[in-house]
Amino acid sequence: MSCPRVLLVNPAIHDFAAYDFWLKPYGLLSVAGELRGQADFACFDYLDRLHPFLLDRSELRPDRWGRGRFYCERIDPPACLRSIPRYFRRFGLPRDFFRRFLCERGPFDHVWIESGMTYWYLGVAEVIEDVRRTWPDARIVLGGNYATLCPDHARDLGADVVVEGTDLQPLWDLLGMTPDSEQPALWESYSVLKVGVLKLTEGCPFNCTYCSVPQVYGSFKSRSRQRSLAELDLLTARGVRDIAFYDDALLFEAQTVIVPFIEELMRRGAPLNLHTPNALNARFVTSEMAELMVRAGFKTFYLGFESCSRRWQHDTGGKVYSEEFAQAVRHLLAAGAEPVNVTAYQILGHPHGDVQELEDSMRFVHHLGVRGMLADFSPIPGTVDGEACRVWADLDEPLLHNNTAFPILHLGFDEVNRLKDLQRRLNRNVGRTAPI
Ligand code: B12
Repeated sequence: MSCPRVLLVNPAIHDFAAYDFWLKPYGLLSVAGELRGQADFACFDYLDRLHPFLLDRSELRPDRWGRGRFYCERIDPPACLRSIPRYFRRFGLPRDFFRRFLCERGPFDHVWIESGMTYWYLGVAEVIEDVRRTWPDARIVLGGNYATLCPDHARDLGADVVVEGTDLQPLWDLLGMTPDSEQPALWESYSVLKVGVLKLTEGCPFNCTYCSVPQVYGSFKSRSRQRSLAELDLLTARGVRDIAFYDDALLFEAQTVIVPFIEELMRRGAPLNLHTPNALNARFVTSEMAELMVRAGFKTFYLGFESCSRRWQHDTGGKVYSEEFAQAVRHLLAAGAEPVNVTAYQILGHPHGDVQELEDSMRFVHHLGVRGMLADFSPIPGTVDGEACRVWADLDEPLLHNNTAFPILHLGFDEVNRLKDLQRRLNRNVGRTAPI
């Protein structure tokens, strides 16, 4: 049997805002990695900021840790988002590039499409339409977050197979192949790569009422350390300097998961900048952990604080309390983390959040001498807090899960702007004054 030709596609993003916060189609690359050597892969990543077309654009240059703006064009918003007074854009390479790529590099037997946020499905629809028009016989497989959280909606977009959740058996059945789950993600899909992703664990031991992770992954599990180390080696061999962890509970069961991994990483001695954009649980940032992380090369620390209200903390699952958060910040700063690189996420627009409490949280974080970042709430259907939002938005339309739109629908445009301004002002002097 000849090797099937498989095209991997990471779609463009249609949204009010998008920023390359170490965004990689990690699910798609991981699945492809499991068939390394068994299929002939090609990849088109609409969000690849190192594409030759973008190289001369100074506004897209990365910051010191590899983050940066995406190329974008203004477009009309879809009807259901027209009331949101912000510009709507298409982030990613122009669509013509993909159409040309399809013609020049095809035909393909299979096209696998990544899906990110549920409210990004318009980019997926665009890809399906272009593939169908150019190579109608290609089998289209859709997987990822949107396919997992909104499978019925996703099935209507016209893919042949929608892979829901983490069970990939329908895909292996379609291909008649046996995967090798010890293989790292297919990072060689990129000719130039500066930023990579690792994930040491799956799932989360907490049950936060706003999060879908417990339903999707079941109980917390560690992934194979050998696989993660092979992935680390692959990334460093390809010249990657910045690596973001996509784990939901990176520090849980630390002695058997992250500590041995970090020890191996340090033994290799590669000069890496490590990042935690998906947030750490401050409860597990002990002084030893903070020191180890700083020594190993962790540069940016995002902590999920969400709110300083004890009532809110308790009612949403009790993942972290204010005194634990404050302690974690002190440990990180004492270990040598830079205050501007320690950031607390706080939820804006949560259905049971109180604006005064949010302001108190922002000031609480500020007084600890680190940055705050408002994490605009996205209501996820099937979660307790998402379901409570049906009074403000029709969640059967995934575009209304949009995290820019929802806080505005819930709190109003002026209130959202006021809170964002306050956050900006508070962040302005972080790192210049001594923490209290
Ligand atoms: C990493 C991450 C981020 C990264 C960016 C990731 C990215 N590339 O877009 C950052 C930190 C920037 C981020 C930001 C946000 N995120 Co986020 N994030 C995640 C996280 C942890 C992983 C997403 C991911 O890359 N999954 C892919 C890989 C890593 O997952 P996997 O399990 O290995 O994949 C399996 C299957 O899905 C399948 N698969 C995956 N892809 C494919 C493709 C194909 C073809 C096939 C066949 C199979 C397949 O194969 C794997 C088999 O095991 C998820 C939670 C989670 N654990 O999924 C939340 C999650 C997606 N985020 C969420 C939220 C709420 C947000 C924010 C809104 C938070 C906030 N308020 O600021 C922002 C929004 C950013 C924006 N611009 O709009 C929600 C979803 C919201 C939604 N409506 O879709 C999630 C589900 C977490 C939650 N709270 O429930 N996020």
